[in-house]
Amino acid sequence: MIAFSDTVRGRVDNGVLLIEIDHAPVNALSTDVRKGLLAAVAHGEAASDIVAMVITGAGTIFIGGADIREFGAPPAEPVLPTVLAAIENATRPVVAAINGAALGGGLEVALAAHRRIASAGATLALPEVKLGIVPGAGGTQRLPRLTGIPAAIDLIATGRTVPAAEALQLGIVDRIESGDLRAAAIAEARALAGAPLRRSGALAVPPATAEAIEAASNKALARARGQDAPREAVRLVRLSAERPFAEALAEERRTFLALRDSEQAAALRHVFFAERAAAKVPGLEDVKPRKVETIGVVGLGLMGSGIAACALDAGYAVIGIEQTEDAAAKGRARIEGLLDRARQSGRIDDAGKADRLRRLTTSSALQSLSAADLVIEAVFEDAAVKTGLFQKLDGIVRADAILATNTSYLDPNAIAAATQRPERVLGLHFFSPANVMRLLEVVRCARTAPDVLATGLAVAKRLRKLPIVCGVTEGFIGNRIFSAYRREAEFLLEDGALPQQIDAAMEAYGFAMGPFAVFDLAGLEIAWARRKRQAATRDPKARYVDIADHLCEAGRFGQKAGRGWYRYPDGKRAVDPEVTALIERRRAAKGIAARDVSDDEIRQRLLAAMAAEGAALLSEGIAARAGDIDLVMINGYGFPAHKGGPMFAAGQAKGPKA
Ligand code: 3H9
Repeated sequence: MIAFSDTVRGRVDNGVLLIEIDHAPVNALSTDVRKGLLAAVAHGEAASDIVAMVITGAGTIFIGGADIREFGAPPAEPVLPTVLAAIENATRPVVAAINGAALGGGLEVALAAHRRIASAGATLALPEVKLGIVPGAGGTQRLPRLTGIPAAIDLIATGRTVPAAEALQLGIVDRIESGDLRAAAIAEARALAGAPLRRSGALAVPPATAEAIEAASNKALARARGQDAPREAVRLVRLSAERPFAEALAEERRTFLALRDSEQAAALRHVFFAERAAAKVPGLEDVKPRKVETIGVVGLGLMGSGIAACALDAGYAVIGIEQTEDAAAKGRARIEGLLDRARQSGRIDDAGKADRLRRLTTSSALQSLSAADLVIEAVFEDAAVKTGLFQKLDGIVRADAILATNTSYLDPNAIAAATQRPERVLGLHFFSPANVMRLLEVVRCARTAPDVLATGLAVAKRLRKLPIVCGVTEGFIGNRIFSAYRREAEFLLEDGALPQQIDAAMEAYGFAMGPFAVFDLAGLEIAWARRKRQAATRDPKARYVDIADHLCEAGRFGQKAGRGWYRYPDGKRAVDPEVTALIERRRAAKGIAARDVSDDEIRQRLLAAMAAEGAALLSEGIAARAGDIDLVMINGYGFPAHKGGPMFAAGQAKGPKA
C-alpha cells in the first residue's frame, strides 16, 4: 500500500495502480485529496512496475464533488484543473471505476480519465448550478464531446442526476459492470496499456443543429428565472463547439471563479448547509425512532390522498379512512388518479402502480387503524372534529402507535391533550399537493416524546421530504411568516401601491408569483375566517387593512371563484378596475393619500417583514435556526433559493458577514 496523502492511497495489482480516494463522508475533493491524486498519477506514470491506473472511491460514493467547505477561501494548489490535466495527459491509461455517486468535480475526474466503467447503482451529475456555480474543471467542455451539446446543456444547466444506465446511453460511461467493479476496471486498464488513448478533451464535439441546441437551452432555462449560473452553463457548453479546447477551458475557469464569489452562490451554499443542519435536531442524537411500516391516513380529500400516495411511493402499507364507504371509494379513486399521473409521466410503471395499490386499503371503519404504526389525520380544519377524532383513535390504535395531526392553524397541544397519551402526538404539516411539495413541518408539541419526534423525522426522510422541526404557534413557521408578509403587502396597498405592482416587484426579485397572485391561487376564505376569529382579540390600535374583507364579502374568493385580487378571463390573471376602485375607496375612507411606492421599497418592506417575524420565531424558540426558516420559505412558499431565504437575505442587506 502506498499513501499518496492522508486521503489517497494506492496498491499495485497485476501492473495496474489502483488509486483509492478515502475521504469520508463523500470523498470530496479537498486540497489533500487533490494533492494525493496528483502524486498518485505522477507515480503511476513514473514507476517501472506500473502500466495503467484505476481511480475509484472508498465506500459507496465515487467522489461527491469539490469540497464545498473550501469555497469560502481562495483556491489552494494544486487546483483541480491541474490534477485533471495530469490525468488526461498521462501516457499510461487511466480508468475511472465509478462505484457510486460521481458528482460535480467527481464526474469531472471521471471525464478526464480515458475510460469510464460504472457500477449498476452509480449516479452521475454536474449539479454545480444548484450551488450557483458552473463546473470549474472541464465539465462544460469534456461532457459535450461525449454526449453532444443538447444533452450536455440539459445536464449541466439543470444539474439533474442521471443513473448509470442513462449515462451509458448518453455516452458518458463506456460500460456498466454488475460484478466486481474494481477487478473489471483493473483488467480493462491493463488491456488498454500500449493502445492509443481516448482523451475526452481531444475529441471533436458531435454536430448538432441550431434548433436542437436552442430547444435544449430554452427547456433548461425555463425554470432558471433570475439565476446566473444556468445561463452561464449554456454559454460555456455552446463554446465547446466554437473555441479550441484550451481556450474554452480557460473561459470556463474564469466564469467558475467569478460565480463562486457571487451572492447567488453564497445563498445557495447557505441553503445546502442549512438542509444538512436541519436534519440534526439537538437532543435526538441517540434517540431511536419507532418502527413504522403501516401508515393510516384519516381523510382522503386533496391533502389526505396526496399524503397516501406519497406514503405508497415510499413503500409503506397505507390504510385510508373516510366517513362513509362511498367517500372511501372516492378517496381511493383520487389516490389511483395520482398514481395514474405518475405512470403517465413515466415515474412509475404498471407493475409499480399495481404494487402500490396492493399496499393500499380504504374503508370507513376507523377500527381498521388498529394495525397502523402511525396515523396521520387530514380531516376538516375544525377543532371539535379533530379532538373528537383523536379521542376515538386513542382507544383504537396500539399503545405504541403514533398520532399525527396535519392541522395548519389549530393548536396541536389542545388536540394532544384530548388523548390519554399526549406524548405520542405530534404535528406533521404537509403542504399541498402533498405528494409533490418537499417541505414538511414536523411540530413538536408540549408533551411529544423524543422518540416520537425522531420517528416523525425518520418517516419524513423516507417520504423524501425536507422535515423542519418547529414548536407550537398559530400557523407554525411558514404560515406565521406568510401572515406577516400578507399584512405588510396590504399596508403597501393602502400606502399607494397596487397588487399588480407589488406582484411584479416580487416576481422580479425571483418569486414565481407575487403575493396577491398567491392569495388568489390559495383562496381568500381561510385567511378571512382567521381574521374573523381573531377580531375580538385584535389590538384596536394596531393597523388593520380591511380591503381583503371587502373582497370576500363580494364573493371574490380568488382564482377558483374567477375573481379575487385579479379577474381571470380565460383563466389568465388580469388587472380588475373594480379592485383598483375598491382600494382607492378604502384608502379614502381612512383618509390616506396614496403616494408613490417604489419597487425597491416594496421589496425591502416585504423582506423586512418576513425577517422580523422570523426573528420573533427564533426568540420564542419556535424555530431552532435561521436556516430552518429560510428552508421553510424556499420550499413551501416560493422564496427564490438563490436569494437564500428571508433570514439570509436580511443578513446580506446588512452587509455580508466576513
Ligand atoms: C463542484 O464539484 C465544483 C467543481 O466543478 C469545481 C472544481 C474546481 N463538500 O447530503 P448528506 C457533507 S461543486 C463538502 O447528508 P447523503 C455534508 O455537508 C460540488 N461536504 O449525505 C454532510 O456533512 P455533515 C458538487 C459535503 O448520503 C455529509 O457530507 N457536488 C459535500 O444524503 C453528508 O451529506 C455536490 O453538489 C461536498 N461536496 O448524500 C454534491 N457533499 O454530516 C453535494 C456532502 O457534517 N452533495 N458533504 O452535515 C450531495 O448531493 C450529497 O451530499 C451526496 C450524499 C449525494 C453526496
